[in-house]
Amino acid sequence: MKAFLFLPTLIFLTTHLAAQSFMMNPYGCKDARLLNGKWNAIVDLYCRGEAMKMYENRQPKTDTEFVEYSFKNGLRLDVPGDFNSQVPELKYYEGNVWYQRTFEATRTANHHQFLYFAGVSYQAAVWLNGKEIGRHEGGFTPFQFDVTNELLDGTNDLVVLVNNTRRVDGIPAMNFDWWNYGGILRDVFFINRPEIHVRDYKIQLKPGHQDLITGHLQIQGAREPQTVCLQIPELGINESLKTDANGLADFEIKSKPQLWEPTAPKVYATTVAVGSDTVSDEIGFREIKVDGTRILLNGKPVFLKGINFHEEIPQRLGRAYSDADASMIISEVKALGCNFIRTAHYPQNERIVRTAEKLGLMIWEEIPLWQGIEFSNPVILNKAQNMLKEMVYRDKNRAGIIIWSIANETSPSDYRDQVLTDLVKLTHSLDPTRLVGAAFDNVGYNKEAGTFTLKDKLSEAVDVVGVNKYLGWYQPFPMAPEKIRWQVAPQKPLIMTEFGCEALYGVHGSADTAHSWSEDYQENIYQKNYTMFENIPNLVGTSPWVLFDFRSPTRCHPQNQEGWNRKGLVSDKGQRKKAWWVVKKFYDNR
Ligand code: GCB
Repeated sequence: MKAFLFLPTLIFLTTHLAAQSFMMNPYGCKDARLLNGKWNAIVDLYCRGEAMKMYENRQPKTDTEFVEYSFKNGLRLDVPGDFNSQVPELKYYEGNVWYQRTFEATRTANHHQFLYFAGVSYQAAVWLNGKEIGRHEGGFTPFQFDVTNELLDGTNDLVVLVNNTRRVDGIPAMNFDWWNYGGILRDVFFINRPEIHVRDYKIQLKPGHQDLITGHLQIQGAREPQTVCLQIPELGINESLKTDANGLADFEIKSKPQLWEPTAPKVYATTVAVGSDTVSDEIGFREIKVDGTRILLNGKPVFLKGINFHEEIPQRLGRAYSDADASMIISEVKALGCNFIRTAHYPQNERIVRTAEKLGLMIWEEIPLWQGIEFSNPVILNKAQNMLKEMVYRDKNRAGIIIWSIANETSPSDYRDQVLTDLVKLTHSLDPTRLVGAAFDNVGYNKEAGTFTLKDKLSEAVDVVGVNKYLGWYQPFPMAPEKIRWQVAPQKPLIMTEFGCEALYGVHGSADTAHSWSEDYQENIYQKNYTMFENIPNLVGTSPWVLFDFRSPTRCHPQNQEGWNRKGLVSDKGQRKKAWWVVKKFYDNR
C-alpha cells in the first residue's frame, strides 16, 4: 500500500523551487557540452521508483544484498526525443519514466557547473550523484541548475525522473488537441563557466528609436564591480561597461544597424564577455509596434502571412528536436509564402525559433494556457507566470519574436480575467519592446446585424487580438461570406489566428459537404474564408490551422482520422492538399 503515497501528483507538488530564475544561453557558451545520446531508462508504471530510491542507482555491495532495479542492460532511450515514439508499448504512455546516464567532469577551481534542460515534458526531478538537485514543471520551457556542489571529479551519475501524466492543475490541463509526448524532449547541456560569468543579457533596439541599441548585461559571481565587454564588430561596437553592486550594467549605444525584416533578416554576431567568460549570439534589431489598428514593423504597416504548426515530425510520429527537423518544418513554411508563424500552442524548441528568425519569419510565441484551465486554482497563476518568464528569458533577444501570447481559447470568468490580465501586465513589464496577444474563440454572431463581435474584458488588455474561427467546420457560414461583417476589437489589430477544416489527402468529393472530408471541401472553405476576410477592416494577419496533419488522441473517426487531426494543408506524409495552393496564392498576392 505504501506505494500509493508516491503517486505523481504528490511527487511534483513543489514546482520550480530550485530552478534558476533566468536563462543562460547554452548554445552560445564556450564550454557547454551536450549530454544528448542514448540514456538508460526504466518505465515505472506504478510510480514505485522514488520509494525504491532509484535515483541512488545502487549496485549490490554484499553477497546478501540485492537491488530490484538496474539501469544497466535495460531499455535505452534517445535524448532528445519523446519516449512515446521510441517504443511501441509506450505509444499512449502517460506516467513515470526514469532516465540515467553518466558523464565525465573535472572540478575546476573558481568555476561553476550547470545542468541545462531545454525541455522535459511534463515534470522533471533531477538527481546528481544520488542527491536531488531540483524539480521543474512545464514541458516547453528550459530550466537549469547550478550543480557545482554536487559535481564529482571523474564520473558523475545523472538521474532524471520524468512524468507526463496530465493534471487537473497542469498547463495545459487534462484535455488538449495534440499528442501528449513525454520524455526529455530537447537538448541537455553540461556547462562549465568561470566563477565570474555572464548571467544574462538583453540587447535590442530602444522602442521608438531605430538608432539606439539598449539593454542590460548581468554578471554572476562577483563581489566587486566588473568590466564587461559588449562587441558587435560589424557595427563597430566595442563597449566596456562597469557593473553595479548587483552585477548589472545598463547601456544605451548610438548605432544604426540594418534592421531585421522578413525580406532581409539581418542578424549580427554579438559577444558579451567578462574575464575569461564569453557568450556569443546572433542578434537582429527591429522595431515592432501598434498604431491604431495596424502593426508597424520598422515603422511600416505589415500584413502577417502566417501559419500554425506543432512541434512534431508527422512521418516520424514524434516530436521535432534537431536542426534537421527545424529545417524541414521551416522550409515548408517558407514554400507557402509566409512571413509569420504561430508556434502553437507552446514555446517550441530554440532550434525552430532560431531557424525561423534567420529565414525572416516573425513569430507569435504562446504559453500552453489552452482551454480547460482551472483558473480558480491559485497555483495556476504561479505556474503560468513561471512559464511566461521562462519563455521571455529564453527568447528576449530574438528579433523574430514580435508577439508574446498568454493564452488560447479560454472562457471568460472572474478568475480567468484576473489571472490573464495579471499575465498581460507581467509580460509588458518583463518586455516592453514586444506586443502581447491572446487567441479568442468566443466571437459571437449577431443575426440581425449580420456581424461578428467579441465581448471579452481580456481583449481590452492585450495589444493584438487573435481570433480562432472555424466557419465551415464546427459551425456553418451564417450567410454568404461576402456579406458577413466583423466588428471584433475594432480599435485594435486583429489576426485570424486559426481557421480551416479537415480533409484527407487524395480524397475528392463534394466541395459543399463537410463530411466528404475531401480536399475539394477544404479548398472551398479556404476560398470562402478569404472572401470574408476582405471585409474585416482591422485584419492585419492570417494564420490557418494548420501546416501538417498532426497526431491527436481526441480525433477518433475510424476512417478519416485514426488519431490524426486532418486540418493540415500538408498530409502526414508530406503531400500538399488543394487548399495549400489557395493559401499560397493568397500570400503571393499580398
Ligand atoms: C482550436 C484549437 C486547436 C485545435 C483546433 C481544431 O481551436 O486552438 O488547438 O487543434 O481548434 O482542430 O479543432
